[in-house]
Amino acid sequence: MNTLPKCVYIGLGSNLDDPVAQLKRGFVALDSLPASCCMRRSSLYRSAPLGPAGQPDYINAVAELETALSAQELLAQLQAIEAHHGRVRGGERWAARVLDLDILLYADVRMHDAVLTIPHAEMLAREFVLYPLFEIAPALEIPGAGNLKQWVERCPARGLERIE
Ligand code: ROI
Repeated sequence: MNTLPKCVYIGLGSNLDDPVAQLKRGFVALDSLPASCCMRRSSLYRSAPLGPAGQPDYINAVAELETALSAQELLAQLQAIEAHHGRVRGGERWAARVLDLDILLYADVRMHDAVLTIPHAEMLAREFVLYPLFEIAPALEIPGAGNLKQWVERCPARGLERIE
């Protein structure tokens, strides 16, 4: 546990079992994380699946939290929420999923080890992360990668649709 709360961004995604309801439940679960407070939520977005063809579209969003949890404690909490929502890990890579919760950014931390890469390794190439993040944090600086706005401007929307 850290003493001072940190600002973190979490990406939410689902394409199974009523994805809109899954994301809403995901937001509720984030609201009740220990030592944390959910500050902002993006709208929900419908996105074309990245990965194997033949999957349903995804619903994606981003949440901003203030948390006193360490990045490792936060990861453990997010994995517990995913498991509680029926996510089974260890299946086919990039397969359809009930609820995915990714740490995108953790304050100004840059780290890479066997379990965690922060900033999230692929976030700068994913419209379904960049656009919702930009909605709630338009002036954000990405540690080691400059301002978010330039990444959004370079990233095609690929049919991303804001739904609510
Ligand atoms: N594709 C979209 N559109 N949204 C996601 O959240 C998402 N998550 C994933 C993979 C399988 C890479 N594809 C995705 O993990």
